[in-house]
Amino acid sequence: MPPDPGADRLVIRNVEFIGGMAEKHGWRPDSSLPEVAFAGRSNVGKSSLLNTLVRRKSFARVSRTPGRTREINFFRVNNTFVLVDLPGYGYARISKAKKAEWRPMIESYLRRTTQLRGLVLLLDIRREPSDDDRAMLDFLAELGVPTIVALTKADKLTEADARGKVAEVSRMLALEPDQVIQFSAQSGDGRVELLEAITQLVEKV
Ligand SMILES: Nc1nc2c(ncn2[C@@H]2O[C@H](COP(=O)(O)OP(=O)(O)O)[C@@H](O)[C@H]2O)c(=O)[nH]1
Ligand SMILES: [Mg+2]
Repeated sequence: MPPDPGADRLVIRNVEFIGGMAEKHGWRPDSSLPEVAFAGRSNVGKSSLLNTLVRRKSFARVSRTPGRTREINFFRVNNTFVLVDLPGYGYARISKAKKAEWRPMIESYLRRTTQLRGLVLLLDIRREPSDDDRAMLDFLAELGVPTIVALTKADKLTEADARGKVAEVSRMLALEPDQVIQFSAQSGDGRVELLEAITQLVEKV
């Protein structure tokens, strides 16, 4: 088969860690590149999704460095856009005070950024969106941030049930069906669709 001339723009050639924002008014990169952020509750499969998307050992290493897991981490991709890895929220096993830390951090990032083109919100395909998920969606709507939902761990459902979930979630959250993408880090299902959606956000002027 001849190579698809449009597919090259979906190839991740280069990923560079630029730094982390550790507190709500803390450092953030001084960059004019468009940004695409990723958010979701802890354990939703964000690290797995990002590692599947990016396929870089260096990326995985940074994201699991102790101390970086509660930061907002910034990665320059292909010199084209900045991937913003927001801290997982709603972690039940840490204290209430620590638990609430993510909110002002994430809100501060979302209010300060001038480059954000869109956010990918991860939801577990088998679970109802939590109050934190809904609060995040409301906040994104208030700020007018284009939102894509990735339904993670899609391999846990049959193909028919997964498709049903995509329809249900897009109805429930009033999103267009193409804004809801089923994803599996285990099978790689949804990787190309998600890259396509991200590329469209980045390329949109
Ligand atoms: N079956 C399945 N399990 C997954 C998938 N993605 C993540 N997991 C599992 O879910 C748990 C949390 O994943 P992780 O990526 O660390 O979540 P994070 O806390 O959001 O970064 C781990 O046990 C993963 O192996 C997936 O696509 N399919
Ligand atoms: Mg993680």
